[in-house]
Amino acid sequence: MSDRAKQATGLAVDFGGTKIAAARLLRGEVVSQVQVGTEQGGDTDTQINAMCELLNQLGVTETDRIGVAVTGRVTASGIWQALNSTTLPNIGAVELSTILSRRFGRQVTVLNDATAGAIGEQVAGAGRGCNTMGFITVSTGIGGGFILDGKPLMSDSGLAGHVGFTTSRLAGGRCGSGRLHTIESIASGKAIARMAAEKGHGAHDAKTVYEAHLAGEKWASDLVGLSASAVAELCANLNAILDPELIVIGGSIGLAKGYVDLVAHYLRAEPEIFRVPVKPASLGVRGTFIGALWE
Ligand code: BMX
Repeated sequence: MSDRAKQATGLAVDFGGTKIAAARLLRGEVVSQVQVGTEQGGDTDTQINAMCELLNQLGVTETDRIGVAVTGRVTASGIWQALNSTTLPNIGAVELSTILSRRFGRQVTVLNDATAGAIGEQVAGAGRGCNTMGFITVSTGIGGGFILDGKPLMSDSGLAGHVGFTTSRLAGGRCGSGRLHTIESIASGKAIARMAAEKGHGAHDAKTVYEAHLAGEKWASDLVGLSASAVAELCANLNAILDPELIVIGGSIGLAKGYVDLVAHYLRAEPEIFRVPVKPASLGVRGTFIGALWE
């Protein structure tokens, strides 16, 4: 494991649209981990209390470093906002870094979950050795994080990296971000579940749609294929913009059996110059934890 990853010691939280996980890390390895489902409609107090409850379950010492990765944008001053308001409808502008730092009596690092995942995969995962790489999480939403010339891409407003809100030639309708025809509205776990319901398979969530796909059910394979095709289009777009060495794909859907192979399959339909190597993330949530404790 790289020296940078070995610095990842402390308590980390991965607050995603479907679940919240927290772990104690020691030199980049998970020593203990707890998790709970995300109450998507919860207000600021509910969400912050959920994070703190998990951290307290792990036990917070006087000297523990704490890093928190969240779905949503995080400004340079640590203000948290859900960009897709259908995922977290009550997270408008939360001074998350200030609140958590006060709560724990120390500076708590807060950053976007996909940015944290990109950092983790670059220092200790599938992106090791890469100077310029992309990370796409296909999960509740579609998240993006980038390492450019060895440094994570972060902007003052926290918007940089939000590839889920770029558009896809395959998409239609309006996204929870307010934009039309976004990749998140056609390729994410929430989109897959929504489209399954629209096809009369309302009892499914993204996980069971994927299982139906693996079991050979055509309606499910059509939805998974649409998602992978849209993500392949995104990878080709990113190649034209950043020309990364690699794009690492993570997330509950991204890491599902055969998904990255499907993305690679659809990428082969692009002209050679726009194809980019894609690999599954190798660390899963540990990569996000390492990124949350990155310094
Ligand atoms: C959305 C956006 C991103 C996030 C991505 C994946 C919200 C609430 N989140 O595009 O910040 O990185 O989803 O999030 O607007 P996850 O919930 O799937 O981990």
